[in-house]
Amino acid sequence: MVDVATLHFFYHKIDRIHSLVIRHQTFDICHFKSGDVQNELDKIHQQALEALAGAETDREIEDLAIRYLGRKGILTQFLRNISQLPTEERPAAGKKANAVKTALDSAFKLAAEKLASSGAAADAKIDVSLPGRVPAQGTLHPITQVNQEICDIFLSLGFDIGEGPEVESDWYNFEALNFPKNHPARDMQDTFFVSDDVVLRTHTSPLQIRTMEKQPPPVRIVTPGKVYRCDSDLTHTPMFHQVEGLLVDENISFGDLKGILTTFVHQMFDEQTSLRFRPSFFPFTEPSAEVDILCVICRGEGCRVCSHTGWLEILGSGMVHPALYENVGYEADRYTGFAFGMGVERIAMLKYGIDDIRRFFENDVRFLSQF
Ligand code: 2NM
Repeated sequence: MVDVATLHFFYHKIDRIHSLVIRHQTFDICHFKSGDVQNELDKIHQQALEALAGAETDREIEDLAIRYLGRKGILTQFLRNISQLPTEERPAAGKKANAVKTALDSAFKLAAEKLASSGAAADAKIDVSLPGRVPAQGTLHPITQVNQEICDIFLSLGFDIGEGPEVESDWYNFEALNFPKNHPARDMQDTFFVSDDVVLRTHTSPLQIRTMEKQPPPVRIVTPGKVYRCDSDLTHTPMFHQVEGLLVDENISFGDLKGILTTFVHQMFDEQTSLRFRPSFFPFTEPSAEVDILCVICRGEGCRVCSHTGWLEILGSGMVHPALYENVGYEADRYTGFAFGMGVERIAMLKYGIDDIRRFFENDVRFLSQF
């Protein structure tokens, strides 16, 4: 006795062998009994149509067409071997075989057209079990983020935002800001000249002159924007971003400057950040001071980043030079004020510990997506 499982196993094997034989069979006409041919052709026709009904893809339809109508296909073989039939049966057999061939040919074509127009060809290639693709979400550039953070702090302190041209006259970029004719900043080495008298702005201060020309005190503005200097190394690029600020009113003192800039540093970095005001010089302010914060890397111990001073310079500032008030038509003995300026790239590098400014301009998504 053979058990059911073994029987199934053999049925399965026989099925596979059978299908292999069919795939390789050459149609041998000699096996037909006389008079059998019409029946046998009908059977082939019927089998082909049944197989076609189960075909779901272009590929399956094409395989069937090859199997029945191809150069080594069943019907082609039949027609080639027709001479082996008794003479009297040949005309009818030939006619029937050709009719089946034509019928199958149009059935295959029709099925292919139907598949294409139903869109099932495309559907069949979609695996609905695959996980979906999550669309990549962009972020603001770190320089844009830091720029907005700086401006937001000054907006919260009552400043307005000012913006203006990146191509400036010598007057607004230098002369009105009290830069003497022989000042090194005017040099070809630092300034991009458009012509003798026109430059790419080297700072955003020209905008503060323009604002004071248009508007009487009190003035409270910050001016974010691109500026240009002929300079390029690990910490300098020919274009960078600045935020400058100006506050002018009656009775403004150096104490106001210290208060506003201390508040800014504490909000931008950390409430505990130590800072110092170190005497400096700028043509447009007197007195002038640079603001340092305790080195974020070594906490004042001294390291490579702070050149072993324990401090990092983050911005320049000072009381507006009276010569500027004369240039914009303000009463120089009635108003006082302070101004300051900082590089956005520099602030971002210190805040995030980035040691090469060029990272901001390479647009490597692996870098940018960390912010
Ligand atoms: C700085 C440092 C000190 C500054 C001065 C002015 C203006 F036009 F109002 F006088 N704007 N910004 C200034 C002062 C900028 O940057 C390091």
